[in-house]
Parts: sequence; C-alpha cells; structure tokens
Amino acid sequence: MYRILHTADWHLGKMLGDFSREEEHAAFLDFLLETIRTNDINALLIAGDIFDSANPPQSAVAMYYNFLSQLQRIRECQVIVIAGNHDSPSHIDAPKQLLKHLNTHVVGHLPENIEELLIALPNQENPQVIVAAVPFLRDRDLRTGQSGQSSADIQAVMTQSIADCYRRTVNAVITDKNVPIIAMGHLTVAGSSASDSEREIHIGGLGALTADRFPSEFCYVALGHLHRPQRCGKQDHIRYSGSPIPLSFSEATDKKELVLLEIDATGELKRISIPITPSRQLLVIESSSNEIESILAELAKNPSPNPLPLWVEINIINPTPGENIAAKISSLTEKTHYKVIRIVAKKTSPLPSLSTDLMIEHQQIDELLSRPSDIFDMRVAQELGISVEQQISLKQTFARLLTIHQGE
Ligand SMILES: [Mn+2]
Repeated sequence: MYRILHTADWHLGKMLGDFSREEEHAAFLDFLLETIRTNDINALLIAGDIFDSANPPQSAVAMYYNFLSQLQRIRECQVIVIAGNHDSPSHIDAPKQLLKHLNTHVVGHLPENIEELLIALPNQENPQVIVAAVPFLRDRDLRTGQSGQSSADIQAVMTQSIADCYRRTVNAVITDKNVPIIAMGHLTVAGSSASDSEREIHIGGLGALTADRFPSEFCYVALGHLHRPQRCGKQDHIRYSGSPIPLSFSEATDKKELVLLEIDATGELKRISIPITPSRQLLVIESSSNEIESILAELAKNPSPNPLPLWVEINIINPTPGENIAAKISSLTEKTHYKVIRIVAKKTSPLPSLSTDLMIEHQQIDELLSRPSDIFDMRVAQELGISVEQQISLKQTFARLLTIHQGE
C-alpha cells in the first residue's frame, strides 16, 4: 500500500487584520506531522500557496524549512510542492538542489521541458505512482496574450493552454507498467465555491477550467487555490483539499481536512478525508446594537473548546448613527476569553442614512450630489471601529483625491 496526503493553501505568514496566524499554523504543522507518522504516509502533496506573499516574513520561511526537516526525522516521506499564485516561483525554486536531500521536490516555474513536471514516487526504477506537478500557470508561462485580442479570446486561449499543458504531461509519461497518474494544480476550476480570502486567480477571472478538461488518465487531481474543501464538477477524484486553517471569517464554518489517498498493488486508489482538529475557532456574530450586550454576555459564559482563544467578527445590523459601537464593544469584552478582531456595519437597506436618518427630500439629492465631501463625511461617520484620527486622515485623503479629479 502506498499512502499519499493532499493539502494546499497554507498561506504561511498570513495575518487576519492586525493578528498573526503563526500559532494556528504551528498547531496545524504539529497535527500534520502526527498524521503522517500515525498513518505511515509515503508522500505529501502541497498544491500551492505555501506562503501568503511572494516576499514572506522570515518567520514563515523558517516554519516551512523547519517542517520539512522535522518530517524527515519522523519518517522517509517524499514531499512535492508546487507554487501557487501567492508564491514567488523563484523563491520556491531557489533551494531546489538543497531540498532534494530532504526528499522534497519543488516546482515553482513551468519548465521548458514538460517531462520535468513528472515525478515518479517513490523512485524512477520502481514507480508506485507518477505525479504531474503543474505549478500555477502565469500568462507569461503560457505566452497566450496577443495585442488586439478581446478578453473572451484571451480567456479561451488561456484555458486551452492550461488544458494542453495537462495533456502534454500525460503524453510525456513513458512506462510499460500500469502506474496510476496523479495531477497537481493551482487554479480555479469553474463551478467551485469560493470564500473571501482567495485573490482573483487570473486578472479578470481568466483561466478558469471546467473539470472535464482534465485528461481522463488522471486517477486523482490534487488542487489548490480555493480554501473550502470540495470536489469539482461533481467528480469525486478532482478535489480541492482546502486550506488547513480558516483564513478569513467567511471560512468560519468550513470543516477543514486533509485528503488521504491509498494506492494498492493493483494501482486502485481509495480516498479518505481526514478532518483537521482546529486550534482556534473563528465566529461571526450578527446583531443589532441593542442586542449585542446580551449576546456577548452569553458568549463569555461558554469557554472555547479549542486550545487557542476564540476570535470573533461582529456584524452590527443597521447601526444607530452617531453611536460609538466600537468603544461599547471594547468595554464589554475587556476581560473575556475571546477576542473581537473586526466590527463591521451591515445595512439591510442600501442607503438608510440618505433616505431616513437625514430625512433628505428628493429634490435635495441633486443639491447634495454637488457636495461630494459631505457625502463622504456621512459615509465615514457610518464606519465603525475606526478612530477619530483615522477619520480625519480618510477625509484628508478624499479631499486630495477630489482636487486631483477636479483638476483633470
Ligand atoms: Mn491561491
């Protein structure tokens, strides 16, 4: 039996507002090492976005290398890493020769020779599985953009080039044995469900592939980019493992997982989902400003079952204009076990302050529109959780912008 784990979208170095995710990442990596040890994992596939940015903080880079070296002390597990859209391909590729000594294969750029994307596991002599490790493909990798093309043309050429790339990897496989082929990729597969924390993959949403464009020779497609674990196009073998920790509050209710693939001697593949034990829960509360006090009091009574303190986002529905809700919440939550990370004003009607709060008559709107600074000031007054200094700075920036605009 050959056992593979599929994960992606670690986003090491990621912040949530002003708060570091380092403790959660460290807890996940401990969980991953333990899972690899107890399940006798032979190979780990990391499908892109190891880091949150092309220039990650040193602490995130240290975490990555420490993990790879710790893993080899636990057992001889091969690792394949592809670059995602957040990663710098050169940064991922730079330690390529060094990482070979840690059983780790990295693919940052698309190589000239497509065969270099094929990695035989555990080795070339006696392969149990062949992995086509395709990194995130940039327009310059595919050389598709021509001047004078419409965006629909560019999109069609781009998706065709991505599909061709996968086709070419399959064609490059040379083996007389019936060895299963697994693909890796970091891209949007059309019809999948996204959360807030994924940046647009190709400018203008270009390059989304449909699940049926992957060659049928792949017995599994290990995807990264979307943070919610899911299959694609109703095909169970084409999957996003999802991110191991909720990267934004929109992922607060996601059940995070690792995907375990077991390949038996006949090349048959079995897939098992391994739930990730969360180290910290994220919670979204929706409330009116009247009810928030009792909701927070209730929350304070129930300690979080997770090792790290609960983080909360509060959405205040139709806040009372002029009320300093941020100060109120901060005084209510001073000594609680949880932390309020973000306060957001949510309106159920699009322009309540224009129509009701300020009692503006229809004929006054034209007059108001001639005073954009006043509209901006009203908008700023509705924004919760920002200081007076920030309000002044925003208004000054808007005034500068207005001057530039009117100067044109
Ligand atoms: Mn991504």
